[in-house]
Amino acid sequence: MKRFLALLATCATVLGLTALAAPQSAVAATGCRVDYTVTNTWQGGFQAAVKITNLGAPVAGWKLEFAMPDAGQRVAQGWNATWSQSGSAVTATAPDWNAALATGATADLGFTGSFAAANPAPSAFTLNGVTCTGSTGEPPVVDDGTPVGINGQLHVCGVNLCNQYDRPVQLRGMSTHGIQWFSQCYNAASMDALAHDWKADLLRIAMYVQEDGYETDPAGFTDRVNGLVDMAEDRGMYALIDFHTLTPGDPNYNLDRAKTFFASVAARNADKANVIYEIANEPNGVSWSAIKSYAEQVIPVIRAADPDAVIVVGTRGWSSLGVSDGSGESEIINNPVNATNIMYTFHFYAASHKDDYRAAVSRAAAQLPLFVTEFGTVSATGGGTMDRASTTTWLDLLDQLKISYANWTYSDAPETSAALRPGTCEGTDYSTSGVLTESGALLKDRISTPDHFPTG
Ligand code: IDC
Repeated sequence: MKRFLALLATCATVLGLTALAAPQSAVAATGCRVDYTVTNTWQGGFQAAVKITNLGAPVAGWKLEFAMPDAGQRVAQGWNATWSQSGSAVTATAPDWNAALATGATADLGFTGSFAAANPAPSAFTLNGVTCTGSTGEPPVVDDGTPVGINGQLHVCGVNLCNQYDRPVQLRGMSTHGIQWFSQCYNAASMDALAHDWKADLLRIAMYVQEDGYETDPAGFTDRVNGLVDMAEDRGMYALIDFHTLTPGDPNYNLDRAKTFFASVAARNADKANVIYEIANEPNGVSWSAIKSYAEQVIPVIRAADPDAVIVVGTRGWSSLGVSDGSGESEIINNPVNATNIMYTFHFYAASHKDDYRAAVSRAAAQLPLFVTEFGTVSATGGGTMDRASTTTWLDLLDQLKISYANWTYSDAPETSAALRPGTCEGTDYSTSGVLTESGALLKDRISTPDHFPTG
């Protein structure tokens, strides 16, 4: 997430008082601090938390003023202060019941607002008329031409994934294989190839929970995931943290593990713009209401640490929107997860899942934000013959609908779904065409075409 931290927005003087003859050594104890955090965004709107800390002498009353970046950014409704706005100038006046601030005391206020284009942090915070001169936040993500550099912090807008310009984007990338088995495939050379040759936007990090995965070494797997998040970030790619539940199919079996894991990775990665959370790979043999209940317990854990990240929720029937269980998208539409800034998972294997699944996706995409966090060009076993025609039809559909995707797998597993030939990860060459399988060649062709991310 991109968090705007008004770090030690130190007032030139004590709140509301002119500079006293304080000796230099006491300066650190004077002034104020403002923490400004965007806690949620949606299409054209956002919610912000503003925390004032009085680092100076006690005051009997306070008034916070700041400037919106432009007059198109409006406070709609505020709390814990009396809010007003004139042009771009915003004023929040202390309520009677919280007017006094002792030294070290804080006031927590906030507001919902609307914005026209981008949504940068306000500036020029003053308290009781005194300009606070500190920085108002984390520097914006630098546009270095990479997917993360261009798009910055993502959010869900309507049924789309949107970038920092509030424009829909499609991310195209690859999934790791199980990192408990294929960690040798994820190194500087392979990540360079993925970012620079494949021009992938996205790395999905498949952390199995069972099958010798997370449950055997929570701290170790958490570290490995974080290491891969950093490798993706260093190359300007998004990182999709996949809590790869599969067997057992009821994600509630892993609820406590999920809470522990996501509390940790969300806190550690909260200030990164490149992280997306996928809370359950493929629920199966379980009802939608049980999945929804799981989601509504895990999402708040992530939000508490990383309020503005996109979260993707698995769906019934191996993330088939229920279709593989004889159900469909309407059970979600009629009973959606009670949370904002979320998307729903759809998975397919092109040789197994065809027109009826495509029809469901076409219908669902009009009403639900979808993310294809995993798909294969082969059968649902991960093996068998690649189905080029079905894969092409699928990818054309996803392109048309701007649905993001990650392909299973960027690995040299001895199975036809793998993009790299067996043995590739024992060497250092990930770039020449000789290392690619038939599936890998097709995916590299598709993923490496220009993204044309919208910036205005
Ligand atoms: C498969 C791997 C295979 C591994 C197996 C173990 O390809 O090497 O032995 O998992 O569980 C999924 C799952 C994904 C599967 C994949 C192919 O998310 O874990 O990987 N698949 O079967 N859903 C549909 C297909």
